Amino acid sequence: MAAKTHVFHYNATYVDANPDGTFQRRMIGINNEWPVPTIRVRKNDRVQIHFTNGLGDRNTSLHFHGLFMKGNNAMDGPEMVTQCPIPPGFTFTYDFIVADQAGTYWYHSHSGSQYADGLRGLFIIEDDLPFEFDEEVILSMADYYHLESPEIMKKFKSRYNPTGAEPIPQNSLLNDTKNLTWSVQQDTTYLVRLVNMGLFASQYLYIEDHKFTIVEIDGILVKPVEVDSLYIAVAQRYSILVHTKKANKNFRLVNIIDETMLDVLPQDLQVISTNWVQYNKNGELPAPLENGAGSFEKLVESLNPYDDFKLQPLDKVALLEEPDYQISLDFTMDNLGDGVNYAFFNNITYTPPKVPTLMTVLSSGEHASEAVIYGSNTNTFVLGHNEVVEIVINNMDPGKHPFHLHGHAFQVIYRSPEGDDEENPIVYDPSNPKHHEFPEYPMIRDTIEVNANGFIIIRFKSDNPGVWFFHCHVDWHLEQGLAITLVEAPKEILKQNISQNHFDACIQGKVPFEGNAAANNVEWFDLNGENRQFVPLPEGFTTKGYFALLVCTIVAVYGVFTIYKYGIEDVNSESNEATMTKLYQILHKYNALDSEQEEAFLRSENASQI
Ligand code: CU1
Ligand code: CU1
Ligand code: CU1
Ligand code: CU1
Repeated sequence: MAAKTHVFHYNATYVDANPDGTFQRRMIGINNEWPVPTIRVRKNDRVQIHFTNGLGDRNTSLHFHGLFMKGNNAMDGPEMVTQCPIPPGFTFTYDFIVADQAGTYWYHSHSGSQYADGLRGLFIIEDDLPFEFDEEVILSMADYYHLESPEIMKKFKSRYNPTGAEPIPQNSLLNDTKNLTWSVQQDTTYLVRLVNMGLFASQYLYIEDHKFTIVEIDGILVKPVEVDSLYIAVAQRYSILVHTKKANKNFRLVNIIDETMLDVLPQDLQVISTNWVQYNKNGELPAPLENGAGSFEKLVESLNPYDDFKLQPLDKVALLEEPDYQISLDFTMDNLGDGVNYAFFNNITYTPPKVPTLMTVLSSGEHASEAVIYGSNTNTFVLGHNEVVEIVINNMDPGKHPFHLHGHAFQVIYRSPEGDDEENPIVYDPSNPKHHEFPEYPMIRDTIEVNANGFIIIRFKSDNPGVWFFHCHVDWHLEQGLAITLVEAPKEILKQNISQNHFDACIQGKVPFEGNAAANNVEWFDLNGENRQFVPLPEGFTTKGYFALLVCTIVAVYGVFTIYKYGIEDVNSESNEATMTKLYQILHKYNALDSEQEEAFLRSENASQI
């Protein structure tokens, strides 16, 4: 079949929607429709999306999750990594060929946590498949928030949320609705494409009294395995074959939010969502499952989802040889001087550069291989060409996290079990021979969940020159800085083209597109003025703290003295009032620094000295 060119004119616009039937809100749709369209192409087709930001009040971008964009890094989409944000009113053209990839992918905004507002859809690449089926069906799941993401962010990344408790979704959706009914024919084989398009929560999924067969994960065909339930982290995809029964009744199709990921559990949150596989339109639908206390534990205990680590690609790819380059990342969460909780890899919380990193590469010429020009806060690693790269993540956090690499699918060669607690995580120990026991044919995918207080090792070949983001796909954690940047084979990236349209987006949005991370294109090693993370919270009391303590003590002593004085003589109320007013003025002055002044102070070097 000859390759086709698919041309889309997409205008991102706000659309009112009420997908869970309990709350009307503004979603980001395309061409005034939400949910957004599923893009369906065939392998080797060309895709051209003329994408207009019709939102008026926010920047946007599109990322094509899982697509390699070989030789075309500029089309990957994450803002400040491969492109400038698309400003309101601007039309940015994504133009690429879908080469050598097929399966279930998705596209989403890559501007902060914006896809929480609905700008996410499926991207399906068709190909001849090595198995038979009668019909294809999509089931997308997602956690769902009632507030818009900028509103959520204000509360989330705030000194009033010092523990970094993640926003709790109000609901979960299946195909962007609640209580879905999927009508099926008897004795029919369905290819079901499953995607978790959520922001945060992994989900379990099963069909009552049905088994099914996993045939694809994240665009990689796998040796078929029959299972009766799945566990899908955000951004992961599965294709399954479901063969329907010769039945005449209806069954529950259940998706369950992994409530162990939630810091608090609101009483009205339905973590267990009942939908139906309907064989008989006139038949009864089994009652929805209960959501009361203990119901999650009981239900999940009865499920036994297949461990994705054990899956094998259908085209067996042998374990990549010993790495040429290893990146070891210790992941922690902590507060910085602004009181906000951040996420860190090796004590660095990703802070976007002033110039999109790809544009730094392209304007740097001879300096492209020097990691330092990419800034001290972007956690950039420069990779050679065609090397075996290994990434080790030691998760020192008591939560599970789905890590995603742009531009590659990687081999998952080790996943430790969950560690006991934060004090005692299971970390990679190079001298432990057990930590070198790898599968002969490891599972390959583009998003993998690391266990709580455990570690993971992945390997890939640096055969796709480009600037690739690697981050936790819980977008709340990405917003907290849980990301690194890989500059893969920079000398090869210099051979790639970038359209004028790219620079125009930068110009319209007033974002520099030349120079190092500090936008300096004269002194390439001078990073003065780059974006940096806040300084750490000082140990013990700050000067401000000591002062507040002192003033409080004076006020308290004065208060006691006043009571004493009141007891023994007449009150001279005029002089008392004057003194109290003075004390309150001092307190007020030190407590009510305006937030901008305070922020500037906290980001400054001076703050570390107090
Ligand atoms: Cu991606
Ligand atoms: Cu993604
Ligand atoms: Cu995370
Ligand atoms: Cu990403």
